Amino acid sequence: MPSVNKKITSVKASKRYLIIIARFNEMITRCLLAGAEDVFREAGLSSNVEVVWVPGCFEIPVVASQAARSGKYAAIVTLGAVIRGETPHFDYVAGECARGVMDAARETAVPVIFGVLTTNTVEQALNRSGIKYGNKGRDAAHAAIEMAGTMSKLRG
Ligand code: INI
Repeated sequence: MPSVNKKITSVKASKRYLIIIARFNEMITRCLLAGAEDVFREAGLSSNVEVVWVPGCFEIPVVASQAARSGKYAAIVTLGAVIRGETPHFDYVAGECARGVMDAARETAVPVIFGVLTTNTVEQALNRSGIKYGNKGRDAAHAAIEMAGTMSKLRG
């Protein structure tokens, strides 16, 4: 399977990362992005990172799937905030986002990291984006770097 081998070689050589970030609840998602970018910078990987914005978390899976299939990325970080509020919309958006992210990873064997907050309130989301209980964006970037290394080792 020469085409598969070619893709894997190019990923190993470049170790590029993609961050897919939802604009919905932007005040929060920007904090997640800052956390993720800090981790990549600390790891000396800033120039290896691309960022793409999508309207909301519902749009994350289609972009994750396309990006993972491209063979360009060692890992993909998804960032977003789905806040329950008063509507059942939450369940559809959060559920489809999580499922789509996992599908993209399983179908391609490219790690797609779920850095999406799913909370009942804005306060809970803020607390997990750098205010009180760490920053989910930081955690997601750490997971991406670790998983890129793990998958690289497994591929030999
Ligand atoms: N998108 C989010 O990222 N977070 C939310 O909390 C949210 N809520 O609650 O509605 C949300 N909705 C938009 C959705 O992701 C899509 O962008 C929209 O439905 C268009 O497909």
